Amino acid sequence: MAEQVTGINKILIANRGEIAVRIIRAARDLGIPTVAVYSDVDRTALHVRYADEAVHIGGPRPAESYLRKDTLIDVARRTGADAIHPGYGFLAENADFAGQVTDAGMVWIGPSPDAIATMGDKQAARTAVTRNKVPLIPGTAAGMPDDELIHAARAIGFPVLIKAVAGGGGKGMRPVQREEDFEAALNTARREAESAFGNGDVYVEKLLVGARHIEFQILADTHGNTVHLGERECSIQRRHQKLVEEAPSVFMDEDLRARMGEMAIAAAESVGYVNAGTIECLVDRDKNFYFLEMNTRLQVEHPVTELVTGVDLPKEQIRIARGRRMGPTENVLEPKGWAIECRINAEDPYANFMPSTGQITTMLLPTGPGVRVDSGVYTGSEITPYYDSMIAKLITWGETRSEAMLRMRRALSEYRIMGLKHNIPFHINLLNSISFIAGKFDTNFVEQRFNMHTYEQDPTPEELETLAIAATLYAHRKRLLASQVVAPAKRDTSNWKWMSRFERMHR
Ligand code: MV4
Repeated sequence: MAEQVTGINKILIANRGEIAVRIIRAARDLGIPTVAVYSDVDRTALHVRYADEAVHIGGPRPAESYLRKDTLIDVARRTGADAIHPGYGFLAENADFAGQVTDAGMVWIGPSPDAIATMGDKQAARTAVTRNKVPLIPGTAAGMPDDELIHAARAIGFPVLIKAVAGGGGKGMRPVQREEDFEAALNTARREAESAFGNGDVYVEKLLVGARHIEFQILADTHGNTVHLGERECSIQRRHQKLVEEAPSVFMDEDLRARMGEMAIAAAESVGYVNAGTIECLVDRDKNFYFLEMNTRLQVEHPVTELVTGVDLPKEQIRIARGRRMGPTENVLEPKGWAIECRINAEDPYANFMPSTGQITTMLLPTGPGVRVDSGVYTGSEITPYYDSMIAKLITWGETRSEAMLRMRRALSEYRIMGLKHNIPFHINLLNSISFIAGKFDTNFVEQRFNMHTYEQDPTPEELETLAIAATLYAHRKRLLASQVVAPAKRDTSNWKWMSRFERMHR
């Protein structure tokens, strides 16, 4: 039976920067013309140059332009666009806007307003996913009085984490290591929550020590098919801003991937999810995983999933919005190779990552095997303080993690941005750190262990022990070889001269 496909004849991209460029490319690969919108300061921006049409929508502040719902819908109407893609940020997770678009008879390239609203409300999201037996971090409900919270904390077991109900994104969290410290910490947490959010309500969870932030990519069509496209490792963050993402995760194994993938699909199905979405999880040292939240949009870091699965995510979003049925596909698409993404931010890593503005006087992009750059800027672009500091994403792919890391190091060394400060030196240092190379990091790594000014951060006692064992074994092997009468088959180390420690470590 011919597929009921909703016409999408022209797409308005309600966004700017690299993600607007990315969506324009996907639309073009489908032969669909595009409409860009731009603010005063984005008149010469790359997405304006690449779109088939471009319409000025207002002043530089987002509230004067990219957040103006009525203007966006009016421009879509006037240009004959019959679909809107929101990208990420701005109105991408605004249920009202999604509803206004569909009420205006246009196609919203994303999930339903209800799914956006439910997953955007922390408590409603937890209630919904629990119906499908998705695991939450062990903890209490909100609104409990102090004496009950103290009792519950004892039952959960220390260390615990006190979280402000009105908090989020890492704000309003207070770890408590011992029972004797709990009452004082509870009073402080309530007081801080009251002054920061105007709401002193808190709840208590088990503190997941050494937790990793691992997320699963979901794709769901309008015919009841939901698949996951594997995981992304997102633990390299600073102040809850992701800096480096990978697919797959070094911490994953096949069984864990299957179980977490199943959980991710169940979470999406709990709200009848359609289109692309991401299930964010925390995974503790013992590989216990817990639902954190669902992002009802395309994510910044989607390219690492694209490179290991071969799926073009914004293209699939458009096809699903057109009503296409997804082919019968394995839930777990075995990831092929390894991908790493470094977010290129106009920030000064030597000045506490302070945002940097100015004109890009010279820009040289890395290329070559396994290198991709998703950039929203070019030589001459003016970087202003009005928008997020991320100006591009550098992504590399390799057959192994080592190769992906080697290529990332090479690409970072080729990348030139003159005229403003950027965080490429941070990424170069990170790619040279023993902990990162060894895949031994968690969500606290950047803020608690990595130091921009020392080329290496201090190895943990475990790492020092690992290195000592390796050195001992290596010395023993050398003595053994030296004592042997017959020299062993000579290992071909002719090409070792170009190999760096990555490759040697991973041979
Ligand atoms: C946690 C946690 C450890 N244990 N909850 C931070 C932001 C919010 N999304 C949840 N967060 C965390 N909740 C328990 N019970 C550690 C974090 C956390 C974190 C989580 C994800 C990504 C980065 C993070 C950085 C610091 C702490």
